[in-house]
Amino acid sequence: MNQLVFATANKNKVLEIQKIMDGHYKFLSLMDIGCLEEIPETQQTIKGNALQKARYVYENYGKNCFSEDTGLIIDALNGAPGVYSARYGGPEKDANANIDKVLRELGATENRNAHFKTVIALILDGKEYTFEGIVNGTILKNRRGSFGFGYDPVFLPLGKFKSFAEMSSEDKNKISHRGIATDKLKSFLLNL
Ligand code: ITT
Repeated sequence: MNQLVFATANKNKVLEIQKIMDGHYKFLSLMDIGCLEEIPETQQTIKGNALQKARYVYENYGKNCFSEDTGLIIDALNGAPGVYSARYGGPEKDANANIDKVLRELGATENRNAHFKTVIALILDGKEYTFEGIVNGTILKNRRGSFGFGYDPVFLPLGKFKSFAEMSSEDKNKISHRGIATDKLKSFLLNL
């Protein structure tokens, strides 16, 4: 089976992507290749950060790899938290603190439109490819559900009645930013 390094420190992302890819590839984690340091994420865009993480692994470990970067973009907050989604509520990257800050900043604001955006950056033998996925929705006034991770309890996808945290991972993956971007990656890899 083909092997690819998934350049992420986030175990939830690995689990979600394994399910979507359906056993077609064997993914190696950063730990599997001995990459224990924190990979820099200092770019101003989601695509820039995804490319930066994949290039870091390719250049330092010489392995074919992909990374992904995701941001939650909230219209009434001028696009925040955006590229700062992981650390929005503080440096400890705590999901509860992140959600608390979003709810605090939005207050009673009526316009709660938002979208998640994922960019996957793939490097195969030095060639770079990117795949994007977006899901539109709104930010709820209170948390709902206990599945998923990150901002899932306050994200209601457009046209749905359940928050991401009220959906099974299968149902979330069918419509999510990461599901869409990963389907594009999957089609690309299977057509090589
Ligand atoms: P990496 O090692 O891949 O960088 P990370 O957890 O730092 O992992 P990101 O920078 O891409 O990941 O994540 C930005 C934030 O968005 C982070 O707080 C996540 O919890 C959150 N997030 C990412 N995907 C999400 C999803 O599907 N649902 C809810 N929140 C999500």
